[in-house]
Amino acid sequence: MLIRVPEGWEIPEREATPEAAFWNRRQVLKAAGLAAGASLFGDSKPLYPAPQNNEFSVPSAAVTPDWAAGGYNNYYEFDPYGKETVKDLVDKFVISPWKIQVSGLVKEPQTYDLDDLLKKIPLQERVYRFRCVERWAMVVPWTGFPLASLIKLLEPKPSAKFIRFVTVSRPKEMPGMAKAPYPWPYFEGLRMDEAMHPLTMMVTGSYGKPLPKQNGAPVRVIVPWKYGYKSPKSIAKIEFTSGEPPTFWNRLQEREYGFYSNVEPKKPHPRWSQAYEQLIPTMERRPTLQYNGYEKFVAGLYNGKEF
Ligand SMILES: Nc1nc2c(c(=O)[nH]1)N[C@H]1C(S)=C(S)[C@@H](COP(=O)(O)O)O[C@H]1N2
Ligand SMILES: [Mo]
Repeated sequence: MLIRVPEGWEIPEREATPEAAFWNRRQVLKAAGLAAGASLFGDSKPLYPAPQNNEFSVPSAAVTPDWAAGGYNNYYEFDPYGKETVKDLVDKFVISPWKIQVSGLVKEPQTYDLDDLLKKIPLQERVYRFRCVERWAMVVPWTGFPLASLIKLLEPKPSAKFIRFVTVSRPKEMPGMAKAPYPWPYFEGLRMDEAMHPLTMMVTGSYGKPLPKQNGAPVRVIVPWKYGYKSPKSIAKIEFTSGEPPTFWNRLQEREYGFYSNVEPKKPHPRWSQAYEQLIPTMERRPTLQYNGYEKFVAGLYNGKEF
């Protein structure tokens, strides 16, 4: 092979590559008049698995097996009395197409299509600890996007101090709704700074795949430093409010379930200790951590009195 030392005026090899091959995917799509993420062939790029973001990783146990996270669920709309039963009761639940109605203190109240939103906001995967107030816990690779990205797109007014979430209400598809006299549909809320915190996610997938229905498909909230009931499933409505919105479990048992519900090992539930937790599926015990291990990220949001 003949090796020739290039003359100073010769362009580097990289820049001599034919343009189309040198351009990255985004530039090619842009030149073709398509949005990044779309395909030249009209179908869309697969959403899963999404790139992993390790920015918020904290020490935790091994990732919970997917069959355990998808087989032990609190989802009262399907079964108010069982957890292992939920996965077998979701078949009739229709999750596509999916609309989210946005109202309240926002620039333009309107209804969004979830697929359209997913074209505008890229997905990422994050491994989070998850802690139910009942003491069971797990570690799950969720796929989704920061709730803050969605809020910026929705443009709430400065007077919006809280965000309220309402779960879909489909008694014909959700057999648990008729089985317990609860104030359906499920409703939750966050203070705006909690909602805007980069840890707070809108989740559409887990374990590198679309979210199983029993875990809240097609879209749920995940707030990893709070007890699990602060992470509502199958979100149909988002409302921006000036005052603290009422929440489902607070409405049912005010004394046991506060608005903030930050994980706090030193504050026992009125009926049980919160000092330890149990990892599904083995139910192995480990100590509960303040803010579920996310103290360094979120302690600054609070004055220490919120629980
Ligand atoms: N709509 C709705 N969201 C919900 C619930 C529910 O019953 N309905 N249960 C909550 C509770 S108590 C917990 S612990 C988590 C459980 O989430 P997982 O089944 O994905 O583990 O969902 C929360 N979100
Ligand atoms: Mo829970």
